[in-house]
Amino acid sequence: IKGSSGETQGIFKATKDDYQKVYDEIARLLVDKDDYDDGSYGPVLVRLAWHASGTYDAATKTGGSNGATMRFAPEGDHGANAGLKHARDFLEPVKAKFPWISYSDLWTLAGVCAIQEMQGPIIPWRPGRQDRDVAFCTPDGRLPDASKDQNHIRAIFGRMGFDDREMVALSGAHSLGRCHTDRSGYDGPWAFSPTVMTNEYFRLLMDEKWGWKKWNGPAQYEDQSTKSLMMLPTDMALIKDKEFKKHVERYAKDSQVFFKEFSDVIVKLFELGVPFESTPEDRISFKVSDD
Ligand code: ZEM
Repeated sequence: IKGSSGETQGIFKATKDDYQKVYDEIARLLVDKDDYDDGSYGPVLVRLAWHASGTYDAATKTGGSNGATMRFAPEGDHGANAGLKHARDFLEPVKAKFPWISYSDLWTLAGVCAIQEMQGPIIPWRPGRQDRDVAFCTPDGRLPDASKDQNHIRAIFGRMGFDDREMVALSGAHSLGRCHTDRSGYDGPWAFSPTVMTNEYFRLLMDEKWGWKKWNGPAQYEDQSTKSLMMLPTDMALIKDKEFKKHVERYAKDSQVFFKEFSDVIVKLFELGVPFESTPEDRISFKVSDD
């Protein structure tokens, strides 16, 4: 029997402790399965939660993290979602162990867990997402295209309901992870420690000299001193645009300010389009694992 809030099965009603158990299991698997990419599935889990949420369209109230419709081919096969099967497959054993949680709650909770376990800020989270069928898949083209400029960033994130400051804060997630030639076509990490959440992305944007990478792949930037880091055209747009750059400077200077504003905006991102019966006060702050 499925209850109305997604996480009731028969007489079982999940409590905060039950969600912490799911968090702990994901955190355990992050440590256990370290033979992936730069040693962690954390970044790709954050990207899964973001792509599940970032399809939201405020005008039609469609898309968003409610539904987990990326499970189905039309959406899972969108070019922007290439490689996210690694994240979805990573979470299958967690879903098997806690079958009462919806995929859509699980994916956003995993994003929260990954950020916190990679030393990022606490991201308050609440359940209430319900999985939906293939008919709810969003059309292709709702996620950002890295080859574009500031107008595109404002069009895409404006559609979700974010302002300039929030767009820049969200972009700080690119201190995590890397680009893969077999997924997006781009190559390399943004920062020197891609499995630790920091404000390094903003410091590098401000401090490094960036030039076009000379290669046969899509146009991307590389740092001139080590040629081991990258920026997408959309990343560089954050310092080319004066209004965006103000916030890049603030976050480069003060990592606490970045963490606070990043936490607030990612809470908002992960809740887009969710028909909660709960209130913001019901959000759970998960306990980070001891190492
Ligand atoms: Zn990303 N992102 N992103 N992003 N992203 C990639 C990787 C990651 C854009 C984008 O095109 C790309 C946000 C915003 C934007 C993460 C989180 C968030 C990649 C590389 C591309 C091309 C994919 C690959 O090849 O594997 C664009 C154009 C964005 C806005 C303009 C926001 C917002 C994010 C979270 C809040 C993360 C964590 C990764 C690293 C994934 C990994 O597998 O390492």
